[in-house]
This record gives sequence, structure tokens and C-alpha cells, in this order.
Amino acid sequence: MNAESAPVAIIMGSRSDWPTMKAAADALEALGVAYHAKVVSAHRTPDRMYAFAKGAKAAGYKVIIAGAGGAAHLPGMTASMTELPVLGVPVESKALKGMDSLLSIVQMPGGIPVATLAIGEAGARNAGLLAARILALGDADLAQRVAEYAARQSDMVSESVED
Ligand code: RP5
Repeated sequence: MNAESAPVAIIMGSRSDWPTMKAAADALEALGVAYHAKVVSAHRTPDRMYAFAKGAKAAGYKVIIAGAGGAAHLPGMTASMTELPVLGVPVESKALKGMDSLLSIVQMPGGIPVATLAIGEAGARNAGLLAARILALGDADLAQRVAEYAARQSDMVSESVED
């Protein structure tokens, strides 16, 4: 969603992360929350990461979702350079199935918080939903949409074990 300004930034270490991180974008779209999605790599584009993180608040973002795989330093490095809440999504890696990504993101030193989600698409989707819940604290209309989303989800779960 390329609105001119958006409250959520979805950043990721590589274009190869997008199929996973799209689940965050889809959740935000379902709730009518604008976002910008971009590739910002801690290792391959460190200057871009620095500029993004340092400028994120002034750019109007309220929440940052950061996804990365392997030696997943992007969420933590971003969190070290902004006061905005950072939600980290461990992208599933080929070699270690995302355990490397998870541990890289979750084991932050005290003082630099990153809220770490589950590995892969479920984590990305939940990051989108969590970002919306954070924004909903100051937005009654969005809070209503978040509640309706949860209710719709419950309605879709049949109690029956057969069709
Ligand atoms: C990380 O390395 C990215 O976040 C990605 O998950 C992983 C592999 O990147 P590519 O080699 O596919 O670009 O930095």
C-alpha cells in the first residue's frame, strides 16, 4: 500500500523475504492500515539501514516491522537507532529452518527491545496484527476493525470435526 505517509514500515533484509513478509502486509490491508514495504539490509545496505532507522520517526512511522533470515541483525540494529517499537519476524532460512533467524532476533541485550514473533508466515501475519493493535490504542475506528477481524476469525472455526 503506497500511501504517501503510512504509520507502519515493513522492512526486510532481502527481496527473497517478501513472500513471507507479505503476510504482514496482507494483515494490515485487511485492517485498513497503510504501510510502506522496502528492502533494507543490515549487511548489504548498512547505510540505507542507518538512514531509515534514524529517519523513521520523522518520516511519520509509528511501528516498524522488520523481517530477516539467517544472521538476522536487521530488527535489532534498527531498534538500536529508533525509539519506535520494532516487531521482529524471523524468516525461515534454508540451512537452519529459521532457528538461526529466531535466535538472532530474540536474544537482544537488555535495553534495546525487539518484540520477536514466530518463524515464518505466521509470525509475519501476527506482526501485522500486532502493529494494528498498537495503533488501535489511539484510534477507536481501528480498534473496532481489529475486534471485528477477531470475531470473523472465530466465526470461521467450526466446532464440528467434519464438513
Ligand atoms: C538475510 O539473508 C535476508 O533477510 C534473507 O532472509 C537472507 C538471504 O538473503 P538472499 O541471499 O536471499 O538475498 O539478510
